[in-house]
Amino acid sequence: MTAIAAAVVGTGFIGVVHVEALRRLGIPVIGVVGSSVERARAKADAMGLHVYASFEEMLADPRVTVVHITTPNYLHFPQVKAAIAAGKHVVCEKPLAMTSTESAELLRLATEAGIVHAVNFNIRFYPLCQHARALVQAGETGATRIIQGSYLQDWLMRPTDWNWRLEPELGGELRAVADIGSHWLDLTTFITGEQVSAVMADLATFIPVRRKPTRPIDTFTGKEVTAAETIDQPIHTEDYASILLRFASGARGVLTVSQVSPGRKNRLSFEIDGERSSLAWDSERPEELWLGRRETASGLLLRDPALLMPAARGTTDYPGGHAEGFPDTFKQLYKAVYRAVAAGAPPAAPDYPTFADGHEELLLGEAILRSAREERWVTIDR
Ligand code: SOE
Repeated sequence: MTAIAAAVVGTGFIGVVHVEALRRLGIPVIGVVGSSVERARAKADAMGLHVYASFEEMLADPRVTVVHITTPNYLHFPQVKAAIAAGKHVVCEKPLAMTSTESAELLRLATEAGIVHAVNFNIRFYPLCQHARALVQAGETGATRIIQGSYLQDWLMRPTDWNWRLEPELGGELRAVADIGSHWLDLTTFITGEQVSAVMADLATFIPVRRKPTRPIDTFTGKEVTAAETIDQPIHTEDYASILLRFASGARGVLTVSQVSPGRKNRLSFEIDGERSSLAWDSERPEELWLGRRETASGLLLRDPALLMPAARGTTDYPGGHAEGFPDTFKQLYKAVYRAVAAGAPPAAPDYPTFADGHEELLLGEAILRSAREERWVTIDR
């Protein structure tokens, strides 16, 4: 039997997070591929990793059993397809592809090949999000009525802020919604078990022209360019979205997405109102879950394994008061994915997000874009 080992394509901000999480689990990372050998080398040297000359060379390495894809969005489809054809298990960053036609094909190919396939919706793996889901499933909140919240960031709020996600050819026609709104939609439907049936969206681009650097820069940290190193670039993807949601059960929702909200660094928040009680959580205070009630005092739960529902305890490793955060969600996600890898095939009911979940987000994203363009409600066509 071949031993389990991973390789990562993409050496940006999130590629490094994948490597660190794998190492915490003791999963060997054989090497990485970057946009160029030189750019990959700096990151790889800091992590003591081998740099492959190309993605093809990485796929040809028989020691690599799992491929993590953390490249710009337009590369996901061809790279996932090639990895499946090479017989690898695949963990892909979101969005899974650029269109729902592509994501449907990847889901079909992965299913036919019998490989383990996952999409990196890591936010599901905050222990209190798992606890919230377990509470809903246990009937604690009662039938869900309203799901509301937002995902707000400020790293693209200035005309000088730049990232490849701003270019539709590299990131897709939908930007903020695909990048961060997809996390919110995945998370809230995961917690409640609700399915979105229709959307009504309003999108806005507040910065119609940005200054694009003439050389590659890093996500979040790439602020080191001078004005002389930039050109003016018209922007057509959204900085902001407000989306009304209808769910198949009759529940209603509203989501705000923004990458231009000063002071909000990376804040996903939700409030779920059930017929009996409510739940509220915020990713900038991930150790606290608010439980809202009418007849008795509402409460704030501080994460503590002993106080979590049994179904959530497996996704937390530290005692209460010893904060777990963003990197821990990757570790917990890969624990679940690599249990399936060790078994050699996906389980009947995966406890991690799969290509089916990635495809669902592409379907929702396309409906959101169509709704905004046509200024009307759009039903999700599954
Ligand atoms: C950039 O907006 C980004 O890195 C997203 O791509 C991630 O999914 C999110 O976790 C943080 O922000």
